Amino acid sequence: MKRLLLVLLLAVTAAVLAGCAGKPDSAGKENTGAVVVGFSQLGAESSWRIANTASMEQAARDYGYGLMMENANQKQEKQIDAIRSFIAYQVDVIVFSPIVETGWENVLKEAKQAGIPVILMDRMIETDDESLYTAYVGADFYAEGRRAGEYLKRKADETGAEKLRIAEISGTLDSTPMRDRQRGFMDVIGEDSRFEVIDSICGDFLRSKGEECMQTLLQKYGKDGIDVIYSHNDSMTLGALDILEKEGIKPAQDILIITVDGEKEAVEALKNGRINCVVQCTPNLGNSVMKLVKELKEGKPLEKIYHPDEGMFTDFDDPKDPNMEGF
Ligand code: GYE
Repeated sequence: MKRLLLVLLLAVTAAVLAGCAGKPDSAGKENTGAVVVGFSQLGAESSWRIANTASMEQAARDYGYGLMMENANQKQEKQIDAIRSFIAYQVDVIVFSPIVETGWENVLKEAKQAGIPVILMDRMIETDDESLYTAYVGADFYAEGRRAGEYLKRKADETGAEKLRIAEISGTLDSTPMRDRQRGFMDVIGEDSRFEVIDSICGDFLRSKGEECMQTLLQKYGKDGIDVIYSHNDSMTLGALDILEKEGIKPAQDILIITVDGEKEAVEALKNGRINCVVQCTPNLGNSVMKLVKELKEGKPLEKIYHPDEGMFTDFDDPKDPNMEGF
């Protein structure tokens, strides 16, 4: 009799446990035992961002994970709300791409208290408490900025230019790529008297704002007052090219154009002689993120920082090189 009771008890416990393990996936279906990742994407401002979102979705499918994704349309409050909803839902891991570096400590403390690991994807946060995130997967933006500076130095060496006036079109203020692409660039060219940064205006990583910035710069300095445009992403650069060409100015010839990302349209523009330098930044981070999620679930120790390998394409390279490809 006792034995029968024990068997019955075990069977009931197993049934209850199996029921608890089920979590709905992003389509709301019951997905017994599957890992659920809550992903707060910051927006859809550029081709880079759209490719990055697609990479996360594809990788989640490949790994068989449920992906609950919220797009914040460039609003930090919406990202905070999304993270809170992932905590309430008790997802297995939170992944997010912070629009700016500051203002995350409270919500990340809540995630920590709930025991949910957080992976930062693409952008960093500013904090003294590194325990607020488990790992960071994203580019080394400082190295990207340095590459842009090194290209410009080489160009000046080869052309013998004595004075180059640079206008910077920056990404979203206080975002990691904006801060570090600027810092890396300045660390390379800042001490060299051939270079002068005459202005830095914010184009928020948007093509439409890249156009506006270019208009403003031309009004302020005229076509002969600017020698170099250093733009923090391709979307803004492509907007600026449209304006330059409308004004009869030849980009890459009349004004040197340095850009970051490496989307197809920008790499084509480099091949067609409309851009001088494309510093690469890959949006394909999904696989690396999901690999970390898997390792986390297996209880393996994680590397804190993961940077993908990146380089640059310039007008010194052979445009027929098959490696010269955009995303
Ligand atoms: O360069 C830009 C996007 O954070 C690396 O954000 C990313 C940047 C990227 O909007 O195109």
